[in-house]
Amino acid sequence: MVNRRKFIHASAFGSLGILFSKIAAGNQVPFTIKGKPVVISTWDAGLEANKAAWEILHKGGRAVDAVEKGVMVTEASQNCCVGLGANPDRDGFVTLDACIMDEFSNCGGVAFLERIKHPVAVARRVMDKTPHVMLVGSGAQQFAIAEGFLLEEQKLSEQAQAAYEEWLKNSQYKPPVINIENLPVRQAGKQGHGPFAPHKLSNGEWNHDTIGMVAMDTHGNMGGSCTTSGAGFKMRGRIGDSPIIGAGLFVDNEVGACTATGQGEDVIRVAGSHSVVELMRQGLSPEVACKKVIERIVKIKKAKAKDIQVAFLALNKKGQAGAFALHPGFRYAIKSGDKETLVTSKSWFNE
Ligand code: SD4
Repeated sequence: MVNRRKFIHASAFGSLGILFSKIAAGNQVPFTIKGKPVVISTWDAGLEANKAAWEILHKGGRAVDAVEKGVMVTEASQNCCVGLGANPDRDGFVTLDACIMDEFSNCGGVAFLERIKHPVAVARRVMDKTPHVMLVGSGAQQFAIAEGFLLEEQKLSEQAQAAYEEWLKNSQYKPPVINIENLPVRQAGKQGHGPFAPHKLSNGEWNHDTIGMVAMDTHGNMGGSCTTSGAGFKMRGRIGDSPIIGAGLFVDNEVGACTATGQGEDVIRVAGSHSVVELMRQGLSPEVACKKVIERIVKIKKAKAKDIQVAFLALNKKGQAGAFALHPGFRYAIKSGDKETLVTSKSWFNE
């Protein structure tokens, strides 16, 4: 996580060696992305996660190994939206969703998983060691324990505890609304209390959201991962897009990879990440492909699109990265060569 003042914004993306636009503290400084290996991931926490992925990528390791290790950094941190310290469901239980996919279209996912620190690592075992793609709930937990994962005690982060207590004051038991008020709230430097409410930490940094990560290794092979606690104060048993291959994540080694963040119900509705990859297959750039799927969501949701946030982040086989969000506020982290930066996505609405 980084202090907002240190954020580096960019809006133009390109192929290996193409010019990026970097705006730091009001200055626009051009720089070049060096190409593969490259790793990109959602939100501010992606900066730290990318470093762990890079440890594998720069030594010539596989993208799938890099994206697993990368997002484990976020899972291990105490935060609002990923890992065991995250926002609980309405009944006070943290339930985790994650998935992973490699260059051979092998994939694995876990959903509604409780008391396991690294759901993405369990998803990897589902991929590597079972004939299945997805395990959920107690079955996923049973499998994790059989694989040697420890059954941890749930320990909400300070922020998650505060957010849950705030939510309990009204505890409205209705379908989750992912309120984009959170984004202006964050921009205005205030605490939020919605399902994805960001919280300012004591050191002045902002807490973060779901992490989705996609990478291309030195061999040009791709991999992706996604992990989350889902919507805060969700109904018990609710599963979002993040553990679902084709929704929260999709990798096609011939074309590229995409991951999603935001209101999972609306990502699932358009088979979001798969749709982005299919549009890249037709020749669209990552940013345009992401925008087209956002446009599809806008058409479906009509006026309600104002009330939700969804963002897609994609990488194509040429090493071009791009993103597009419904609302302003989505950022992603990119690392390639000696460059490491946080990028602000373009958005459909520009309020
Ligand atoms: C979900 N897509 O469970 C996830 C949440 C998310 O940033 O991405 N938060 O719907």
